[in-house]
Amino acid sequence: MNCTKCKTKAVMKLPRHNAAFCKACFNGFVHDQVGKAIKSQKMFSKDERILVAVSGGKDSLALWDILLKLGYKADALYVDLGIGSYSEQSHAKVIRFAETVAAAHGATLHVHTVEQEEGAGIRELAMLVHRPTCSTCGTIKRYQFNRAAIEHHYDVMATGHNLDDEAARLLGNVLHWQEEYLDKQAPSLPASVDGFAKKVKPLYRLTERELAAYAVLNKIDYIVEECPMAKGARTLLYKEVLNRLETESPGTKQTFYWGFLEKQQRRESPSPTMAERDQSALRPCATCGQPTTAEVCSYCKLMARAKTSSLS
Ligand code: Q46
Ligand code: ZN
Repeated sequence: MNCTKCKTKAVMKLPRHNAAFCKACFNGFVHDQVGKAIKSQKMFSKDERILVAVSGGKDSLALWDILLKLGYKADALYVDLGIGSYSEQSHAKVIRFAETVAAAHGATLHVHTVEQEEGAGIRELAMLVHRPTCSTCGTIKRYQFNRAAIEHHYDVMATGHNLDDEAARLLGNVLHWQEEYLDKQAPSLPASVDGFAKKVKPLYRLTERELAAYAVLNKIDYIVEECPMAKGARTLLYKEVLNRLETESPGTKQTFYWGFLEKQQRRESPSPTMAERDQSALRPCATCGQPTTAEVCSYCKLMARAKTSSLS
């Protein structure tokens, strides 16, 4: 099998593009896809400061790597969730990348440790507030990333969500007809004047498999295991189903998600998105000053409940 572009020996087959690539041409393909995503969704420019949310996994570290190699000003934030050896290992991977590749590009890593800031890890906090761990985790991560982006004056926050993540999320939203979530499923969500950072997903044109190959070919040392809390998550089932469809008919995931994006963009007079509706009712949280639609933001409410519950 030879590279579709330069005819040397190929290392990676891409059925959905009916192509195969050698290492150099594959890296070029990955960089091109990210470049296209940034341009078509007006994500950011070379002058803007980007904060990448890194977890130690392949997607977020590959994203940081790609942005730096494409010449963007990209720093990163790692939130240590305090999930035993999973957090210890993922933290170590992030530090390693930060001290080698990122440092060579003059980029900075910020670290927030949930246990240090709130006195307990994510699992204990979830137990204290009687909520599922992943929903507690979501509230905390969203809050930490937004606060860091605003406090350190970043123009935009980037996450490593890939085509598989977005297609699985779309499938879940469609299966349950969650229209408000469908509105919010764009690869680029604008900032609000009231303090929500702009959020973008530059990897939405690349699959999980392609990103794993990129990480391996470029010797990015990442944590292979999934977060132990992800076990049994619905998204994993949706991903499995989509992978089966993709094997039978390559290109299904991209047709599904990109098709959705095209339809979304073509809507002549779009109704206000949930993000826009949210923004219209935003005000500063009475406790921490971060934007919220209520008197007190969901993060502060969660922490207050955790404190009351640990005292009782
Ligand atoms: S990190 Fe957090 Fe995920 Fe782990 S606890 Fe759940 S939400 S599974 S992306
Ligand atoms: Zn608050």
